[in-house]
Amino acid sequence: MFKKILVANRGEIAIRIMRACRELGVLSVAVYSDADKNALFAKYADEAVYIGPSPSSESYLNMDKIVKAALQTGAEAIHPGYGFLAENPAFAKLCEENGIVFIGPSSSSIDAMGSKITARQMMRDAGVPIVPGTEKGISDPEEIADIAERIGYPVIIKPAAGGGGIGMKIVDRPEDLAPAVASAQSIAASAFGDGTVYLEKYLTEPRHIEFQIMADNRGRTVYVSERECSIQRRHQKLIEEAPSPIMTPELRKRMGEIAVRAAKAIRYRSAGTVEFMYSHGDFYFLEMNTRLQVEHPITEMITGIDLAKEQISVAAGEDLSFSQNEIEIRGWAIECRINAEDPMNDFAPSPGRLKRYRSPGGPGIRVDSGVYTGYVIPPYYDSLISKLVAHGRDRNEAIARMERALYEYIIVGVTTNIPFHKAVLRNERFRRGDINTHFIREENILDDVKRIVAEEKEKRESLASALGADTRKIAAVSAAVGAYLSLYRSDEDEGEAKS
Ligand code: MV4
Repeated sequence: MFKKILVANRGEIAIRIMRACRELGVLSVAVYSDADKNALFAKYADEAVYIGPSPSSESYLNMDKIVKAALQTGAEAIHPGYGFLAENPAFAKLCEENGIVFIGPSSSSIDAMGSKITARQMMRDAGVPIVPGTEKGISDPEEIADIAERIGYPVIIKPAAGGGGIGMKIVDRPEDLAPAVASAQSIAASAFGDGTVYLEKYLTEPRHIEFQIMADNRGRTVYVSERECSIQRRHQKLIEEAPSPIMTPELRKRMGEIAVRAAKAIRYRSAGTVEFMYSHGDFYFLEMNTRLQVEHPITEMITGIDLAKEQISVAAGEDLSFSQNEIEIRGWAIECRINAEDPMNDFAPSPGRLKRYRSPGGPGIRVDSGVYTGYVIPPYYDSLISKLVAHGRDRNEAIARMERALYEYIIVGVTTNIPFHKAVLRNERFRRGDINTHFIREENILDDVKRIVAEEKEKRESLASALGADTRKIAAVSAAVGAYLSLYRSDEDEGEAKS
């Protein structure tokens, strides 16, 4: 096992990885920017190295500074977390060249999944189902029209590089094809420096189901159940759950074994995720994420496997600590991403100081976070406040616990998306497990969010008037009647009862 690991990330995921280090008896090194001088993760680490100004391009994305910090502190390995340098093959290579273990797959595995066209080709050759379409870049207008005709409209044009839905174009009719291709090419060229695009059959209502996989250095590769991630907005996942409501043991085995085949085809090592689109009993490879994902905790909750520790021990050359048939699924887990953003204002970021903060607890609740009362959420990075995870014996119990936890959550000082989560959790279709990637729009969830925000404002104001707008009195009563405290999250409330 390593003696010391550098964590090349920030916020909750840096803490998640350092927690794994602590349990393994491994020392941790944090790297931090100007904006993160007071961040929890920099205090949690055994050592912290300052790496530069707040913009991530000058700190968390600066490969040389991070490698230098590792060499300086004697860290033998670097964990990249998610985002930043996690899926950058050049960074994995730079670590390799400096004799530092990159905790993740090889740079060639990362590279293989970087181009969507290459990934499709490799998956097709490995016998992994892919959506009907082209396995090479397209540019000849007549050829494109022929292919679209053959696979049938609607079709979708996607950039070979990049991801996150940028530059994708859905085409319903032949006459819209040529302009859509031209537009997708130009967007891809400016966004990713590569204008290559390809064509797929467009699936109208897919579910997003992804399989967690783990592989060690000896090629032992297992699937660790699946996650359903269909509740997302503009390609930003907001709620994930495990297992998937549509899963059966037979389908899990079939999809899981295909996920393992996908991983083996690129000689994968470490933790990874194979994403599928699922539609009416059929499923297709979408992409592979060569990192530990944001939503990994729900898999940990239902399997009892510590994916972060497993990832570190595999990187240290150890074998996987479990085999495929030892994995058992216990209960159900749901994750809500609690973000400092305003769901009433197009989910605009709402950075600022957490004047009051109290996270929920009790049976079946896990909160992964890097914040504390008084902490200032910086404007430079993502707006994640915490990952709220609820586990129960079944889906209904997990939902009930999540609703109870959302009710307990106290966050004053920034606007959060908690009302959004409340709206989804009480939705009938969600409760039936009848979801797809268009759920938020189809169910007009934002209208329900408006109602919830208005209701809470009314309750808050009636409480304030009953107590004579005396903030000290309100604080005292609120503390006694813990429930009401959760209603107290208006911006005007200074919170602290000055005594
Ligand atoms: C699709 C699709 C339907 N048909 N491809 C969105 C992100 C990008 N990586 C792939 N995406 C999609 N590709 C075909 N052939 C629908 C989506 C899609 C989606 C996929 C997964 C999760 C959420 C999504 C939301 C909108 C669209």
